[in-house]
Amino acid sequence: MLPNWQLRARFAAALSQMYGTEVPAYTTLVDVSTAVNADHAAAHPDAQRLGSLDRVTAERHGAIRVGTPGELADVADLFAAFGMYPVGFYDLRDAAAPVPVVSTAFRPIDPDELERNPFRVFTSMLAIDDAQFFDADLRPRMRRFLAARTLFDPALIARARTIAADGGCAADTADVFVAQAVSAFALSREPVDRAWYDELSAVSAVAADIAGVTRTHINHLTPRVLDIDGLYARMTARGITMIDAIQGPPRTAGPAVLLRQTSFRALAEPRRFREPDGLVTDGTLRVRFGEVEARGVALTRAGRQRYDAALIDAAGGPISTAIWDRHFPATDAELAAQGLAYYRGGDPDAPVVYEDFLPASAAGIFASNLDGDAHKADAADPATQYSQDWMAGAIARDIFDPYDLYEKAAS
Ligand code: OOG
Ligand code: NI
Repeated sequence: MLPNWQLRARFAAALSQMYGTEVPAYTTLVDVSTAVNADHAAAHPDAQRLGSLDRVTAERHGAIRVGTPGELADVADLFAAFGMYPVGFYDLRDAAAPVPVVSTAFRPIDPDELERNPFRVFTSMLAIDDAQFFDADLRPRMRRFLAARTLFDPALIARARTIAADGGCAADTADVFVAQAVSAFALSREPVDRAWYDELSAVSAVAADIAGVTRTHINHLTPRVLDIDGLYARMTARGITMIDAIQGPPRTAGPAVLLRQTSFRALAEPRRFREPDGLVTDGTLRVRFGEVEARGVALTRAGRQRYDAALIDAAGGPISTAIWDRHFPATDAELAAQGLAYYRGGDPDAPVVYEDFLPASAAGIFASNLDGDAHKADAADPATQYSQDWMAGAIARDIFDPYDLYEKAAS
């Protein structure tokens, strides 16, 4: 019997293998990340306080996007077989650069499970019913298009439910299950309906990516590094143009906090199109990107309020070190003493690592890899039904509160 976590490790590794063949720049990013981590750990004896070199080197997060509550429910069932559960609710419609999606992250929730393999997937659902983004003519047509597609073979989801209930599966059936799960996220070779895709693109690039095609795909797969500034410099030296800024907290002399991320646009990928006259042609789409991240200590609610205040001070730009220093003390001891960050047993040498995402950074990552997204109009009915409770109902599961999980990890 293989337990869920071993299936999760195999799933993450197999996705990584597939994504490397689909997006060659990802392989470069993984190689550079591995080198940065080894060099950083060798030069900094305390580097592994935020995670063992083994964990960090294997660590990835993925991102996927789906169109309907039913598709999201299937994702939840599939990921439960890998011991990954929904944590947090992110409403990216409210971001400075609004994106018409609501999201959660599927991840392991117990510290032991995170240590075994921390694979997580940021999962977004298109907010079709939100009249701020989509008009009354387009909404029903998007719904019809999505109702006609099947992202996940019902037999795969049934198998996933059994594996989740059993806590794992027999070793000789694991490979087939993992391979089928991975192939559900491969870039589709089915022709894209040119007119439909273009119509949606004119409204929102994210809507076209989600509802303009008949399949979903892994949108990016992100390695973790111990020194993101070093990574940025080495990638730039290799001729890869990164986005202008690292999203999240600035580089400081003090403790690493929350999450810092940066990304680069992937190249256009070959795709087939069905033209309005019915002919199938070869073309390209440029929808995926590369991303890398560094993780620090998890903030308490009080610490997070300080972070959100720093973001407001930064007025949509990067948070400067000067702004940061106005809001945060410079040592783990002070963060612990002021109740701003989580430490196991209150010991400032034992940070609890941030395992989640940041809505402003996520929206920034979405936006910086597009040529511009949806314009948000005033609408009489902004479809406020997309809340955490709504999402929990849609997938018939509790959505875990990240603070509860950090509280437990710290105790
Ligand atoms: C998800 C973007 C968010 C992150 O790391 O913040 C994200 C997407 O592009 O689908 O992955
Ligand atoms: Ni990401």
